[in-house]
Amino acid sequence: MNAEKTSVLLIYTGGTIGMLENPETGALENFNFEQLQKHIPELRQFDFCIDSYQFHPPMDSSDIDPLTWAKLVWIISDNYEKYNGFVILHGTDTMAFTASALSFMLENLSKPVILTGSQLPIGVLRTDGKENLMTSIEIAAAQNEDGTPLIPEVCIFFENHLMRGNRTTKLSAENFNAFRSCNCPALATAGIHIRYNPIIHELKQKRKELKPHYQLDTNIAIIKLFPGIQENVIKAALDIKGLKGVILETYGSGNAPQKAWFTRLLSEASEQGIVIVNVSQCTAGTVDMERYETGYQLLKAGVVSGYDSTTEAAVTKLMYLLGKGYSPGEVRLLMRQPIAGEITL
Ligand code: ASN
Repeated sequence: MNAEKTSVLLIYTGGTIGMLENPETGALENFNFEQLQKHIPELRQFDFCIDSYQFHPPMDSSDIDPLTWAKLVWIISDNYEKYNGFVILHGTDTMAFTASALSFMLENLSKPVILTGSQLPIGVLRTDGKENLMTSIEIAAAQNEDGTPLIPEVCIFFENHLMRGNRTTKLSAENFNAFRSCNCPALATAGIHIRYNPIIHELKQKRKELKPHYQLDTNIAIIKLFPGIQENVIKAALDIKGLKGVILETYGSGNAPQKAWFTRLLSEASEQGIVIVNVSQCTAGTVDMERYETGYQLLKAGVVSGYDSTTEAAVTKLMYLLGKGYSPGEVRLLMRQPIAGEITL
């Protein structure tokens, strides 16, 4: 790595990582990002340049929305040529959604965009934030021998794993290893050394120019099945005015009740142009609607397979495709193809 020429942009959106305990009240409060160096003096030991961009005010990630994603896309594309990589400090609660959305919105990305955060604030003695931040910066600056970035995609680094962003889900509100990528192996594991998985060499170095996308269509809903779900509930959800897409969270390998009213309502919605995507409630494995009769009837009702997609990836991909103004037929076709490594066929 040519340290003199290497630089990383650190984008601080908010979240627990940027909080300090108020000594008087004991409450967690956001601290000024300029104080970061004070709390992590080790940052000065990197031999390359680290610049920062701070959100004012910092956001709890529960407040993150498509407008924030568009802002992140704008910051990255505006600074794309200046930096070798980007680290986004983000609250953990919706980090998997943001990572998924950015993977679709930053088309042809060839530089690392690493999201990280922490379960304990940076100002707390046992914080996991310091480790997460330092390793993320190192990964964002990592290069191949020819000077190209090692990780040309949107990832989440947490605890000791680097994961493809659109494959992640937050699984624990308690543990330091809060995220999982059940259907895609870790791209790197950090211990004494950062060990990169050889599969990263298969990651395409896209030579095309970065194409930022800003428009998402949020006229979608998630319907999570449970035993006993009533006809009027499904009907009310599918009757929502302006609804264009649904993520149907089914059981196991994409199975749902075989009740006639259920299949009829789904068929009618599909015929009206509502795109219905089948995603499993299981965190590992894939939807296979041809495996059981209970899945096959969904296929006949026009439901599209989400394969091994996370709900986070399916939701943001649907928003992205609808935002591009594609017809329902085109959206159905593209939902079944990987466009940013989000599904395995
Ligand atoms: N509520 C916080 C957030 O997502 C949780 C965290 O960062 N650990 O912003």
